[in-house]
This record gives sequence, C-alpha cells and structure tokens, in this order.
Amino acid sequence: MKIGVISDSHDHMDHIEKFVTMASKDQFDMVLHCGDFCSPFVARKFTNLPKNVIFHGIRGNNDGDITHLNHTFSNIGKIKEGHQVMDIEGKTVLMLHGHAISEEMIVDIAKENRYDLVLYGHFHHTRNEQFGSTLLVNPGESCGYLTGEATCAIVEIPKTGKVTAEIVSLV
Ligand SMILES: [Mn+2]
Repeated sequence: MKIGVISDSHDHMDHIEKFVTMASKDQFDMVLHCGDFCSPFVARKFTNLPKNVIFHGIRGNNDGDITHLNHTFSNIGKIKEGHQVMDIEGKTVLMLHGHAISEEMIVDIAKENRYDLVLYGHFHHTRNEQFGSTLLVNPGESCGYLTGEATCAIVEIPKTGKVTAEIVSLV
C-alpha cells in the first residue's frame, strides 16, 4: 500500500497539482491530508486524483468553511473533525492535524507505541522518525510558505514488515 501524505496545502494550487500528478504517476493507493486545506476551491485540484485512490482528510485549525469544504470534496472523500484512527493493511494509523496539543505531546504519543504510524501536520516542518515500533511522520508544508520547502511524504505499508516513509519535494 502506497500512501501519499500531504498537509498544510494552504490554497497553493500549483503544489497540489504537482502532488496529484505524482499520485497518478507513482500509483498511490491512498491519499491522506493532515489538514489546513483552507479554501473549498482546492477541491478542483484534488478532483483530478485517479478514481481508485482512497482519500481521507482531517480538518486543520485554518479550515474555517468546513461545510463548503465537505461539499466540494463530496466526490473525492471525507474531511473529518479531530484525530482519526485507521486500520490500513493491518497497521494502526493515527492521523491528527496537531494544533490541539504540543509537538512534544505528539512525540510522547509516538513513544507509547500504541500505533504503527502517527501522521500529523500543523507545524510546517518535516519529520520522519522511528520511536520503537512507531513511525512518526510530518510531511511538512506542501505550500512552502514558511520554510521555502514544499514537501509531502510517501508512506509504504507492506503486507508484512515495517512501515517506511520518505519525504519528497514538490518543487
Ligand atoms: Mn497550517
């Protein structure tokens, strides 16, 4: 299972388009967005994801118009409130935006080893770090507004063996 993980896209349409092109070219099975889409019109880019790609998003602290976001994403996937726990290929995955708690607390969650994979965004920087049996990944900011580095993550969840991730540039 190959998963494209994106966060903090903050209306940057060109970088979303590059991510969507990558999803098609690299044959992602799933796309996870860790929040901060911002305007509902960004769905115009995500709608070009291949139809077989499963999409899940969560609401970030800057996603004000959740009603219209869910309306524009209705043919793509759901944007849910709060953190989400998912079973993907038998692995337990926690996805959160990250604004509700400190980054230290997110690291503490990873150190508890309750999840195989913890995905978060919000802090606009990348992280790809193993804590015991838990991989902690922040794909960074796909908008690139704060760091000048627009990134996403490609996560591999194999049928057997451990979860791995790679941080990839969108420019
Ligand atoms: Mn943000």
